[in-house]
Order: sequence, then C-alpha cells, then structure tokens
Amino acid sequence: MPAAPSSLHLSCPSRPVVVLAILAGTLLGRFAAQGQPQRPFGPVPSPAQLAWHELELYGFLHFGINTFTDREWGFGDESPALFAPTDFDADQIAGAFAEAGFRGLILTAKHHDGFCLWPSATTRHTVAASPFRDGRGDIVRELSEAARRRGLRFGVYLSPWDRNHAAYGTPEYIDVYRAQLRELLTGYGELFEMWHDGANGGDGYYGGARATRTIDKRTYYDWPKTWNLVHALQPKAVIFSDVGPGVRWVGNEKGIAGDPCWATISTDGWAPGDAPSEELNRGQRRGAQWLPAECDVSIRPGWFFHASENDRVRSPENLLDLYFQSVGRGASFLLNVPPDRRGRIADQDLRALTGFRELRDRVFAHDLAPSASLSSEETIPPAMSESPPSTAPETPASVAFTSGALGALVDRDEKTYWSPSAASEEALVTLTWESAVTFEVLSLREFLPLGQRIDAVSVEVDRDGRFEVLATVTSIGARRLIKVPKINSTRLRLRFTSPVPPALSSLQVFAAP
Ligand code: FUL
Repeated sequence: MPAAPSSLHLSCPSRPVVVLAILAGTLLGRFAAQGQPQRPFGPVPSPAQLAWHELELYGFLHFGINTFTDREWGFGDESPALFAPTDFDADQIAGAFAEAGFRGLILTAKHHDGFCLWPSATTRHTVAASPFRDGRGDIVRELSEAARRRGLRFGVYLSPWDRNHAAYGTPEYIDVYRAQLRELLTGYGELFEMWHDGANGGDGYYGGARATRTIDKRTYYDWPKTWNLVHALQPKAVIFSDVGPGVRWVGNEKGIAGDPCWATISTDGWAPGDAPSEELNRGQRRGAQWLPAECDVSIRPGWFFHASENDRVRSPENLLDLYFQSVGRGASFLLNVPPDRRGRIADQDLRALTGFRELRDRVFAHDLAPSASLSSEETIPPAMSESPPSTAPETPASVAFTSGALGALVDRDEKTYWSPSAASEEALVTLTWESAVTFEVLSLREFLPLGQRIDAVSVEVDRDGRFEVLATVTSIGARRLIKVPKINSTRLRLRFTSPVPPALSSLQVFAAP
C-alpha cells in the first residue's frame, strides 16, 4: 500500500503510515539518526567472508606445465625440464590486474598434473627441478610478493587430484596434500582464499603406474580436517569448494550467477565435487548457511595459455556483461587470464583488461544519488509478526557499524546503513532531483552483518507525475546492479519488500554515459 507523502505520522484504521523525510547531499549530517538498529536476520557472514565480499573482482592465474605442453590437463608424466618461461615477470602480471581494477589474485600452485610452482619438500616434481632461475626459483613467492606490491590480495589453488603422485588414491597421499597445503599456508604471508578444485580421480601417471584411480569424493579427502588446518593457519582466508565452507562454486564455469543468487544455502548431504549445480547457481532464500557464490570463468576458451586461442580472447563488452551477471548479482567475479610461455600476460589479454576497466569507469563514472533529496516512507502493519530467529545472536563484534538516516545510503561508507523502523512492513525510498537527470544503472548493497533481508525491490520512476515500475529484482545481498532503460526524470522510487525491515548500506544511481 503506497504511503502518503507527508512529514507527519498519519494513521488509518488498519495501518499506520509513517513518513520520514530528510534531505541528503548538502544537508547531510544536520539530521539526527533516523534509521533504526536491527537484529540480524538468518545466517550472517563471518569476518573473513565480510572482508572477501569487499573484493568483488579478482584474477585467476592458470600457469604451469600445461602452459608449455599446450594442454589443459597434464597427465602427470611431464618432465619438469619443460617448465621454462623465457621472460617471467610477476610485476607485469600483477600490474595488469591492478591497473584493471582487480583486487586480488589466485594462482594454480599445483594443477591436476601435480607439478608444484614452489619448491615443495613433499615431491621432486617441482619448479626446483626445472630450468627456471636455475632451479632456485619460486613462482608462488614471486607472484605473492608482486601482488602485495600492487595492493592485491593473494590466494592459492591446490588441486586435490594429483596425477603425478605415486600415492594418489591411498591415505598416504592425504598426508602429502596436507603437507603441501601447510607449506603454502605458512610460507607466503596472509592469504585471502584457498581454492580446492572439484575434479577428482581418473587416469594418470601416478609415479609410473599409469593407472586409473577412482576415489570416493565424499570420504577420501576428509575435508573437515583439511579445512580445520586452513582455519588454524590462515584464519582470515575463506575456503572455496563446491560447498565452501567459505565461498561456494556458482555451478558453472561461464562466470554467470543465477538470478536470483542468494548468499544463503544449505549444503547438508553435499560434498565437494558432488553438489547440485542448479542450487549452487541460485542459492536458497531460506538456506541455513551464509555461503556466497564465486563466478569463475576464463578470458579464453581454455584455462591455460594456448597461442592458438589468441584471437578468441573475450571482448571488454563481454567482460562487462559477465561483471553485471556476477558482481551485479551479489557474487564475486574470478576472471582467469593465463600467463603465456614468456611468463607474462599476452598483449591480447592486456587490451581486453584495459578495455574492461575503461568500460566500468565509464558506466560508474557519475553517481547521481548524492545530489538528490532523499525521503523514505514506511508502512507499519497493525500487529508485528516475530522475525525468524537468527543463527547469529549479535552482529560480529569485530564489525563496527552504525545505523543512521538516509544519508547512510550515499555516504560511501559501507559500515553505516539505513533501516526503517523495526515495525515497518514495506519501505519506500524516493530520490528527487531539482531538474531531470538521465540514468540507466542502479547499484544497491545490503548491510551484510545483518543478513540478507530483502526479498525484492521494485524500481519506479516518475513519468508525468505518476510512478511507473521499470524493473523488479529479487536477491540483493552484497550488491545488485540493476539496468533500466535509459530514463530522464526528476523522481526515482525504490519499493522494498522484506520479511524484516531492510538494512541498506549503499544506493547509487549512475548517470547514463
Ligand atoms: C576445473 C579444472 O579441472 C580446470 O582445469 C580449471 O582448473 C578449473 C578452474 O577448474 O575443475
């Protein structure tokens, strides 16, 4: 039921309507906080997940023996002598991502072929047996250090499947895998993500046995024990696998999250490599865990560099589309850009990354929301129903936050949020400009420490004095980018539907370029 615009408390027999109005922009700060503190709703992110949500866009580096054999999955019998980048430059690689606005890098420290890009003490199948830096090189070290120099967080991919190791398939290999993990978790500074692949078992070299080894995906790796190791040694890192426990696979390798894509899901009974992709893609509105999705995709058809694919690099426009379908749906975007045989990002890929950055800069150049007057209206039902109990009793203590007036939506501070009163049933936020503005993209962020609260939001625009619905979307979470037909108007209204009052940390309205 639409609320009547006024600055008074109105009441009608069944539903009191409260209208709060403040001005943002120049008057911001002159008003006492009108937003209401709220209790968390449903599962909420851990501090490590909250920090991960801030990254949004980070790079994947598939680099290793396959780069030199022109394959995607090495058999495990490749000689380490093949690993011979001619001009390896970790700074060129990290710089390419940093300049394109990425916030982290994840490196394949070991792919399925078992070749370790660091001098692991667990096997001779490593970079130490290669000609690279005369056997004294360490790709993980060089890239982790270059990433930090460029302000990028660093993470590693360690394939559970190892087609080189003689013990693969036996309990002994699990000890080897954990020892490798320990080396990576302790030797390379703070990691933001540990990436465990779901491809497991099959034929391989296996120390010369050249056999087919199948494993029971549900029991062989004893994942909970491995995850404990990660949590103990890198408490700030999130763990990625099909089922998390920190970040979930999005269910495809196309870089596309579902619409909706809820950050919550229940993974009971599922295992890494054995989970329903469709559910992973969309999440579950009433899921029991906070387990947001990560969208991994390659800039080329393959994950590793193949010169034959140099003319099949994704275009900047395609990358922007993927950004809207991943980051814009509350997930993260993990874009693989594989270094070439020199050990550098190839020119074609560099051009695509630069173009992608330029497009984002253009789309997100001018936020019109801070120059609008903001007002909110809320409808309060006669009898408030109890909100469902949260799995988290309190907002995590380490997260400082304040609720505030509508200005919190445009203050560029993700630690402040706006929320209507606890009794609100439906909330509306209206932006009014003195003269008409033209926009075509909106960005919304929920205040995640209070959970994913909003069921849906409708975007309405004033056309000749009447509001018309332009778009309705469901899941918001970390971020929702909404494209609307290019519109020229003085008023924009958002109508939120949620089982508990919404809590939003940001609202942006981007001027059409
Ligand atoms: C898959 C692997 O099999 C691919 O080679 C690649 O690493 C991709 C990211 O994950 O499961």
